Amino acid sequence: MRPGRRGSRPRTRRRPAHDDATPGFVTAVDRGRYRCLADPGTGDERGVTAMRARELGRKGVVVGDRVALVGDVSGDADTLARIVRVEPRTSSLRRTADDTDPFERIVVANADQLVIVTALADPEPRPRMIDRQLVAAYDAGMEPLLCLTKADLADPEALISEYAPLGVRYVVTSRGGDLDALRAHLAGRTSVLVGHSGVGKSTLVNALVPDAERAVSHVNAVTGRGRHTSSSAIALELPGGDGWIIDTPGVRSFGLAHVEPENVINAFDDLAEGAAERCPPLCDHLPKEPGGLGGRPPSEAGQSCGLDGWVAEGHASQARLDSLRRLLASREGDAE
Ligand SMILES: Nc1nc2c(ncn2[C@@H]2O[C@H](COP(=O)(O)OP(=O)(O)O)[C@@H](O)[C@H]2O)c(=O)[nH]1
Ligand SMILES: [Mg+2]
Ligand SMILES: [Zn+2]
Repeated sequence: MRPGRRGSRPRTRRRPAHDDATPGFVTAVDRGRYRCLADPGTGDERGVTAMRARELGRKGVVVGDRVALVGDVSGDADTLARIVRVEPRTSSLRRTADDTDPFERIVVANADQLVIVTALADPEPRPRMIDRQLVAAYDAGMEPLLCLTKADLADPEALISEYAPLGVRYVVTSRGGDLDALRAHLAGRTSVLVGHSGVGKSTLVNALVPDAERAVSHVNAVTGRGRHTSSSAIALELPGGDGWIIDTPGVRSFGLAHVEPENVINAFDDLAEGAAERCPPLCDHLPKEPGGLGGRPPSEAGQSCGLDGWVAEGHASQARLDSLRRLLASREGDAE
């Protein structure tokens, strides 16, 4: 079991050190300085800049982390608190390794929704990219939401029907249109926005969080580290405290190197049930016919995936199985 997986919260009888520490929520990370919201949800919340306490050791602190703060937690100018503890995570999302960073690293913790922003045109949608983002969401324990932008330029129906078999939730936005449907999906949740350049992410963020630009420049000012690092993430509170959106500028895609197929298939109850009943251990769930999708021969033990039979008996649709296999296969190869 990996740390951070839902339900893996370690039981401990030991009372944590710093019992009287102040709870904080990490909203931005910039070269060793952590921007936190202290006492979130109490009515007394304030922005506090913190550094890591030595006792944290090598433990990473990322945007979305729930932490314990000690020292000067007033949030007054030129004060610095210390992060002494990182609470167990309910989800963790990794970015892919790329030329700026050779390691797949966790960039966001505790988010519960991944908003996959895709333009319907200009730039053209890239279904393979969408598939990979879906896999990242399922693996991270997050619910995906497709946000199809620029509906004033192209009809969303083809793309919507492509994802219909998976039951992925979606919203459609357009220039001059309202964002009510999107707001309804974001309410009360912590959502990560992802999408490549030009799809309209900044346009959405600025419409959803009217002072987003000010918030970002404020982070730069208080951490005193110049421009916010473009590869990082930043959490912005929705108006009225109705949830958080986490923007991920510079993150092109999320890492799939450690994805477990079980985490993906478990997002689909009907297929997960079939896999549990019919598949050999460690089945990759790809089709048995060489030349089929994935082109895999039967597994070495000679047993093949039981999901074809499961579908043939009418327990799940062929379109849904095909879509699941497309997702599983999207893990192979390059990010783009
Ligand atoms: N036609 C149209 N253009 C849009 C829409 N949303 C954003 N844009 C434009 O698309 C371009 C890229 O938007 P931006 O928000 O900067 O995308 P980002 O790179 O994902 O942050 C800008 O010129 C926006 O004005 C939309 O719904 N319809
Ligand atoms: Mg942008
Ligand atoms: Zn199988």
